[in-house]
Amino acid sequence: MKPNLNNAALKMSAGLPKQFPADRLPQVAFSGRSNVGKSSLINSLLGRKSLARVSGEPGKTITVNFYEIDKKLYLVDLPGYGYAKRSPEDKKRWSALTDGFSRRIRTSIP
Ligand SMILES: Nc1nc2c(ncn2[C@@H]2O[C@H](COP(=O)(O)OP(=O)(O)OP(=O)(O)O)[C@@H](O)[C@H]2O)c(=O)[nH]1
Ligand SMILES: [Mg+2]
Repeated sequence: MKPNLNNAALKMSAGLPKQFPADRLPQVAFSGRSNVGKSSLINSLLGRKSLARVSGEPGKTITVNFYEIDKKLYLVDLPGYGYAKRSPEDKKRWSALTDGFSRRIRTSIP
């Protein structure tokens, strides 16, 4: 099953865990410190300039973004960690979001 990397689209930009896609497609997630280039790497892998939004400032990605590749898998762009200049409310919201994603990984294993 070689996915056609030219057939990529943003399926869901989730601000809440309940918005994560419920289908069973495989997911490959990109996690890491803010501003290391996760979103840029996704664009580069897909040969696109600005499918995933990128910024010179850390904290650009604030939702969990599911890019569906050729109806075969998702590349998942996660908000980065370690960026301090945010309000406590924002931090709490992103923790809930990324914790929700990790919980989904743990509970989806058959
Ligand atoms: N020099 C260099 N800069 C890069 C590379 N990849 C990304 N960058 C730059 O790093 C900065 C951050 O890139 P992003 O892709 O937005 O980083 P991110 O990890 O998604 O950041 P968050 O969304 O905050 O978690 C941008 O200014 C990019 O242009 C690279 O391979 N080399
Ligand atoms: Mg990003």
